[in-house]
Amino acid sequence: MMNKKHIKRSYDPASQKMIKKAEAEDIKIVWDRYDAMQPQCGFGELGICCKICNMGPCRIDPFGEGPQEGVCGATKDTIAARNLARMIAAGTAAHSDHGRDVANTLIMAAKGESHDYALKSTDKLKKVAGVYGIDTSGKSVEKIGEELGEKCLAEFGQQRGNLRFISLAPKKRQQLWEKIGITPRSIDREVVELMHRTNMGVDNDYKNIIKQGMRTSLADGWGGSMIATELQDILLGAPEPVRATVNLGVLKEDQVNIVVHGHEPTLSDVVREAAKDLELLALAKKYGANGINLAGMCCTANEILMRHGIPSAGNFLQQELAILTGAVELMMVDVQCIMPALSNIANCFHTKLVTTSPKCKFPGVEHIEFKEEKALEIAKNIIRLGVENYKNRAKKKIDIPKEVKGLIAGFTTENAFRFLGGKYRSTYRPLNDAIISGRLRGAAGVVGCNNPNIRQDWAHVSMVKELIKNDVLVVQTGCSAIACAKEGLLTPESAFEFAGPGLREVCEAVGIPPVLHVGSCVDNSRILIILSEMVKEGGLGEDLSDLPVAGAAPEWMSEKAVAIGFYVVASGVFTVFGTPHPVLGSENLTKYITHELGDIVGGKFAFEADPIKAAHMMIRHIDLKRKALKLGPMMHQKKIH
Ligand code: BF8
Repeated sequence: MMNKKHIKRSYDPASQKMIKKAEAEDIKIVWDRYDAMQPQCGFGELGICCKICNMGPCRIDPFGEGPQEGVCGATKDTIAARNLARMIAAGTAAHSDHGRDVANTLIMAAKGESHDYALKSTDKLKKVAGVYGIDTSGKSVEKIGEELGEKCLAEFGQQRGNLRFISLAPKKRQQLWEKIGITPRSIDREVVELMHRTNMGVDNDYKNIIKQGMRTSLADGWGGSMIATELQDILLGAPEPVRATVNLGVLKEDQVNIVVHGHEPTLSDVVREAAKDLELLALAKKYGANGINLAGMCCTANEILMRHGIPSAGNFLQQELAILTGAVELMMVDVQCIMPALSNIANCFHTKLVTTSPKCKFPGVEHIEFKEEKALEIAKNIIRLGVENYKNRAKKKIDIPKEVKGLIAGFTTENAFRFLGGKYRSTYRPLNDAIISGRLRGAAGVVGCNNPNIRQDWAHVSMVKELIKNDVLVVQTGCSAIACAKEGLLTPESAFEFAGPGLREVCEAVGIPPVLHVGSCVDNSRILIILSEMVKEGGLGEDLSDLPVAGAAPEWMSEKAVAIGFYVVASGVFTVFGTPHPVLGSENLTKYITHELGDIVGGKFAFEADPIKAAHMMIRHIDLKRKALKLGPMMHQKKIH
């Protein structure tokens, strides 16, 4: 019987081909390691293993027969809540440390200490300076940029006051956060306090732990991530809708292929410049290549995709597969979502792996440290390594899948305004009106990673198709956006094939895809602002929790996804995760985050692995919100398909 493993592992035909190749060549990849790990630790999965102190590790017997408390007396509720909270802290730390680096680069560029960057979006600069209360009159762009960078940087460690970006949330939401005591005060402080509280012998009350978890997550969404997004727009330019291509087929057989992988666009943006260097192009020609082809991977791909239309070679589970094509001369990585396995895979081919961040090194892998002061020079040096490696290609090992799809990326809070409002009316009115009139049912954010515990891309694609079929406008970020782009859903044409009649009318009238790509994972902060603008526009309630919207992360794997989920829920939005958080060992905690939080913050979690069922949970929630707002029936469909 034919081996169908590759089909079970991925929905994407390009990935299937490379999975098959790995099997044929006996190269172990992420799915093999996942299988080898079965059965996975049940205590870990349920969240009831504690290794916070050296009296442990302790684990609670989930069947109620063995120990029901740790050596210190911690219950399953305390243990599971502490573990979950630490995931939020780590996710927030990752996004926010990214934001901190961007703030530093902005300051350096403004002070002229980093000549390879300029402040590209003065509109965004003035807008954000306004939020931070900076008096811009008579000041140069650089002066404003420096002041803004310093103010943002100060928010990481500030000891008094609250984060400025929360002022963009609806008043009612701000008041609710204040009332329940989860207004984020500073970024680092919330992470530190959460680590302190979950240390041995501090906070025992699972509800109180989750409360600080929510506050920390808000410091991510309305703090660190929002700083990363907004300052990147200022520094690297605000995205505009741009056509591009996606999937492993973007790699070119006759060119030097350089893949940039990770998250921080300060490097990838400059690498894009370096790849155009005439001297390097001449060198490539000398080695017989027809050019230098730059492609992205994971969220740094999304950053250069939406700003410059640089193709994306794929999402999280394709990082090893790109190397398996045998056509990647060099993969440079910065931080986050980079599998330690890459160095072994690269050793099976001629691919050179280069690390660039002092925060992310691999044993035995070449490290070329990226420094903003010499950004372009360093980027050129890295690309030169790739070009020189072209001659080491083993022609017979090259196998690039043909799959490539077109997409439109680069929607933002600001340009969505323009698109929806038309040329002369910059407003969200038409979006709100489309929802009020029942042309659109509502909107959904479908975001997050891939995970070998679910068929790659399948959950993203199935969920999004089901949502748009039922007239729900979808916004996406991260690896989820890439999954749907590979299916062709991020094009205006897809509305004709997949969207319900109301959504199709809106897409036709405005010329947008039914699925809008709004960027990388830190850009989920754009979704928070879009929702706040919808509330401000009027007619859809007074708070984010009144809106007929929902969120989902159907194939999540990272701690960052947990932080995102919590700030979305704490902002008032119902959110479905594919596989559960590691909380099921505590019935109380599970009930708290999947039910009781709804009465406290207006948002709550659900866990549902079936993407169609999950889509219908979201649709039901959207319909309930429509009912509460006393909106009429859907214009074209009375019943859900
Ligand atoms: O940064 S790259 S795997 S964590 S979704 Fe998920 Fe993908 Fe990582 Fe979010 Ni973006």
